[in-house]
Amino acid sequence: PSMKPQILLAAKVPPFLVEALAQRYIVHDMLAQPDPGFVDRVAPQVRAVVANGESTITADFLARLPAVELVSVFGVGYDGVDVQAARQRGIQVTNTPDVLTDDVADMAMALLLAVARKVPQADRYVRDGQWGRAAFPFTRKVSGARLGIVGLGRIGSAIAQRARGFGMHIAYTARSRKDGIDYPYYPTPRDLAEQVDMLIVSTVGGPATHGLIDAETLRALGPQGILVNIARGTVVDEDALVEALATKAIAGAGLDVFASEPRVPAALASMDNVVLTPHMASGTLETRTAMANLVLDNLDAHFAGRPLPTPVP
Ligand code: 8YV
Repeated sequence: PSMKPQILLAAKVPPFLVEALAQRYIVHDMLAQPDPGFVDRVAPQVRAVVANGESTITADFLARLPAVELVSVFGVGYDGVDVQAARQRGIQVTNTPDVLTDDVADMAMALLLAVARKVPQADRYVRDGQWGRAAFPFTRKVSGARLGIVGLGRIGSAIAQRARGFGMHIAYTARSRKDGIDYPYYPTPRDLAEQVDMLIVSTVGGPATHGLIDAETLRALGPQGILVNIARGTVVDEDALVEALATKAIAGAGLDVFASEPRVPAALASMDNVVLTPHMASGTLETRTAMANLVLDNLDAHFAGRPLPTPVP
């Protein structure tokens, strides 16, 4: 019998990670198995699960895996993992922080600029041969505008750093005021939204932030306001957002994440004042490679009995 530990692949991850995993482990690819009995059949041997930021790893699911010791998440967000249930079963959880911070912050700025400066619309205008026939509409200035950041963690701070380069006036909201940070703090997203032109959501997902950006917050952002979300779709009340965009209660939105991916509300796809991307903020080759390496490093450390490089707190 092989001495390779057995792992359950519970999410779609890049082919280079699948290949690297297969060299070290016996990989049971759950998504490649239509048979609903598959998981329970391999469960007695499964010692680790590889998931991603979008995976749902419930207490019930973990209960079906009696031999599991580690859940390694390919992503920084682990809101889909029941960490408390894992802890109760002595299962460790790891994620991939830091390596994706720059890319996600870059993408937040890209979406903000794309919406405010109408980059996709301008591209379509040129391709459609409109140039020289009809004037392209004026766009909105980003440099010097007032930016609100919802969640000033690793990614929110990296967004602030970039926004400073654009001469933006930065303010933030978070569960509590951060020590040693000079940006104005507002206790709620709604208070923050009242003070800014543009709002970027960069907070954790899960029950604590579910629907945090609600109809009132969007109304407070106002008819010139732009919303960008690179966090989790669940943080924004999606129905309220569709309504706010449709009624011009806000000016536009740039969205990389949605409430139930890969489903995107048809209403959003039909609007011209939104820019939609397929949850790709961490999706550079460089960063996905670094994330894959961190997943492997955590698994390798675990099976070698070494301390885990990036356990979740
Ligand atoms: C996804 C993410 O994990 O890091 C996160 O929390 O949401 C992303 O990086 C990535 O799309 C992998 O599925």
